[in-house]
Amino acid sequence: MKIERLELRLLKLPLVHFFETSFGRIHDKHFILVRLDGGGVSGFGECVAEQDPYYSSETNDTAWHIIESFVAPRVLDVEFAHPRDLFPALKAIRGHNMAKAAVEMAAWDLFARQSGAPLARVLGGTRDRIASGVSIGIQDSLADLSAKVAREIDAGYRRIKIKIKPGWDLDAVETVRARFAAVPLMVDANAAYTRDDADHLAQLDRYDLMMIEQPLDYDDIGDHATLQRRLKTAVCLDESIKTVNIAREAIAAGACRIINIKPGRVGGFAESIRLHDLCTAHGIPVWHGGMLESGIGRAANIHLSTLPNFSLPGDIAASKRYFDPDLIDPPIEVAADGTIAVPQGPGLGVAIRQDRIDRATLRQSVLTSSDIGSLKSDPDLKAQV
Ligand code: OSB
Ligand code: MG
Repeated sequence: MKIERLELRLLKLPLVHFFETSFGRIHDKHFILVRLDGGGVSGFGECVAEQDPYYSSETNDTAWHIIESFVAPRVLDVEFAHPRDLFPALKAIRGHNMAKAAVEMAAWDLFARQSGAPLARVLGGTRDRIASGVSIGIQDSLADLSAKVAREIDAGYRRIKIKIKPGWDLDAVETVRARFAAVPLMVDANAAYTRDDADHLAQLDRYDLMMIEQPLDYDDIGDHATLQRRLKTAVCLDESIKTVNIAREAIAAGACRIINIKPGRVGGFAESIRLHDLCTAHGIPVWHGGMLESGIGRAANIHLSTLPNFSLPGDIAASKRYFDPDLIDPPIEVAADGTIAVPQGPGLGVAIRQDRIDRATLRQSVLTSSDIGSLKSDPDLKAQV
């Protein structure tokens, strides 16, 4: 497989509803879409970096810079036997997993389309439907929260996740549990608490939660281990799991009993598969996280979720909760039983609406091997490749 052309676009799509986490509220989704061309076929990858460095240290601007100046010269016009070889080829670049992943995942799509196979099959997936859960942001009132949860349960979703932060936690969980005694329920704090909050967080133990996601800081394995020993409720790590090695250390330390996999956070599909397999070997169940992706990134997440250890419902919901219209047509839909069908066409298997991409584009850049020829002959870069 050879990548002949790399296109970057910065897109802006309005969200159907604002989304609020412990680090703030957003009304629009700004993200980079990568398109790779090779052998007369295109592959797409959605970058999960955001405008602000609040979920992670990356932003759209850092990802753009890293892809243009450092990733593109290492992948354009290079013969790769398999897309799993891309991530190792980017080893000289420290961090910037979201930038790397956007290109790496597009390469998997390109490879799968060239092979005429659904991405799920190329990734080693084993199911044709995945279980869907929803992530419900912080609301203006408990009544709004209760109404939203009711609507999602009616729509069939298999588990409800609510975002929490100091001041929006015990009452929010109490409100949902009082009305829905049996619903599979979990919370996500997005790193909003500290080790001093352990006694407070332990009060969540009485609500029979499936897990509490990322209660403490984004690089804090040690304190998560201490907290997990104090809680009956399982801790799930999201932000903290930036590499497979960190996951190994977190598991060994007892810092979590569950792991959320987002390919953007760990550098793409190949690293996600390694993380998935590590968790399988240690008896740690995984589920697929979400980053408010458009239908393109959402489809990628669905394909990865077909691997066997994705045994808990993920944050992969219907397009219409996020964008109307989505960048794909038909959009991703959730059946009444709370499952999503895995697209069966080649690659991502969804029909991308180029007209909608064009309308959402704020900025664009195209790189070919001739454009980066000068970069490749740069002695500084040569020394690193
Ligand atoms: O922590 O899982 C998270 C969205 C943006 C950034 C971080 C997170 C989220 C979500 C939304 O929870 C999941 C989704 O519905 O895509
Ligand atoms: Mg999370």
